[in-house]
Amino acid sequence: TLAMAVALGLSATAQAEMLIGFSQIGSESGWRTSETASIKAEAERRGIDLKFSDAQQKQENQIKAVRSFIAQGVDGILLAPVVETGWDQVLKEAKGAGIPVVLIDRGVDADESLYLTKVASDFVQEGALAAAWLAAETNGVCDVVELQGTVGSSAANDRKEGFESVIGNFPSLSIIRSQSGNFTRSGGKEVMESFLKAENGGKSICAVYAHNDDMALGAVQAIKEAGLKPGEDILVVSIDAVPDIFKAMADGDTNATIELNPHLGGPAFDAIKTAKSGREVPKWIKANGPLYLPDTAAEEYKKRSS
Ligand code: GZL
Repeated sequence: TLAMAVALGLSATAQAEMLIGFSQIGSESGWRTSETASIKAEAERRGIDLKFSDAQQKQENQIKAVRSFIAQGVDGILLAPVVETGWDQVLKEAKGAGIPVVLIDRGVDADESLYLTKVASDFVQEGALAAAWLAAETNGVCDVVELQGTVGSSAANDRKEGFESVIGNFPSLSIIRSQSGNFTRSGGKEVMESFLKAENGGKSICAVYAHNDDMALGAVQAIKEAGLKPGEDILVVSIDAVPDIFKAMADGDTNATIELNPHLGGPAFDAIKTAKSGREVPKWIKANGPLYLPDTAAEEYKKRSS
């Protein structure tokens, strides 16, 4: 009956620990989908009622989602900002409604008073680590092609900045071509194909630095189709540490990956609860992962794909 349905509905809401809106970028990469799954599982575990929105990598869809969460009067909002700019207005609206916003995974170019905290790795550090590994591997002599992430994203901007800050110390280690593959396998493959054509079949390319593993895996395909050996003729270094990159490493196709923690839900939900109890929350909650090499790839793959 209607009365029972209402009672059930009320009891369900009453049971929810919190009502949280989550505006996710999309499902462009293996890492992104594992991050989404992890955050949803964490909400479930905590009894949080999570309203999920997939923006298909469009900022206007994210802004619409945040506005609908505000209209629903949620207790908090998780926002994974696809690009760095264009958030001031909607963040001001959330602040005006007294709803804390936690940035997840990527950052924004806005006053930090407009959000509660950012739960994200330090991408500059990731780029620097990738470059340090490559400099050591090649004794600082290498012509690199770069597969950038989504144009305008903090992940792409900062990974590029970090990588360049280190190779600036090596006069013979330079980026000869750089273009966005939008964090996707197909994007990485297409751009790598164009690099190989432009660089007489790839003979003059020493390494590819991909801002994520999915683009690196696309590049591996392109290198093989050009008749070269990825991991040997052209070194491959990337970021995310998704299961498939460990398989590629174990097969000798790639050389190094840097882990990006996808389990960002816990710290985000804790931050909202902390703020609601009137306690301080740091503006940036970060935990960078280590670099992995082929020697442990097979066992890492087994661990992560079981
Ligand atoms: C970085 C994250 C990036 C991943 C990609 O934290 O935003 O977006 O490296 C994903 O796999 O597409």
